Amino acid sequence: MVTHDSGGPWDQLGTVYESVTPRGYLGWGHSSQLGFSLGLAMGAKLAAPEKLVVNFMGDGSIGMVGMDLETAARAQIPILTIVLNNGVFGNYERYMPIAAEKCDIKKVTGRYADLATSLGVQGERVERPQEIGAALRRAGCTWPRGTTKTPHAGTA
Ligand SMILES: Cc1ncc(C[n+]2csc(CCOP(=O)(O)OP(=O)(O)O)c2C)c(N)n1
Ligand SMILES: [Mg+2]
Repeated sequence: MVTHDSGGPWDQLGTVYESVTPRGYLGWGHSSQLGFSLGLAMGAKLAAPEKLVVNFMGDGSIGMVGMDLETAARAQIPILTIVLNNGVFGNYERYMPIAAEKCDIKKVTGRYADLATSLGVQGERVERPQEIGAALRRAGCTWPRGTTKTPHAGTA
């Protein structure tokens, strides 16, 4: 079961993700609070423990709720969280031009795989697109060989 967060991940997955099984995609309507997908994924996993539950988040999103990874560890809720770490609040400076110019609010930094490890869950940092497939397999994803599309450069 796949879900995504607000921000860029929503724009990117919501337009291209193709659900191939009934209830394989968990959307959350016209709502946009950053960080929501983490708790949503945990709830989905509790409701459907037999499924692999995956949530895609931006680095801005995990900045909002990342400490809740500790909840997943403590309550033993095994989900797969994928952080699309582009180092920014994507496309957001236009809403706060003065803060962007004076305080550089667009940028976000952090090593979220290390954060995950420190909170008791397994974390892995992927830096090159060609490493994504193997990392997903290590995280428990399976798919028939030859059915994946080439990932775009720029996501990690
Ligand atoms: C709690 C909350 N605060 C602020 C916003 C406004 N907002 C919408 S998208 C966004 C930037 C998202 O950045 P990121 O999660 O890194 O995703 P990206 O667009 O970079 O892929 C912000 C700040 C929001 N939707 N929710
Ligand atoms: Mg970002």
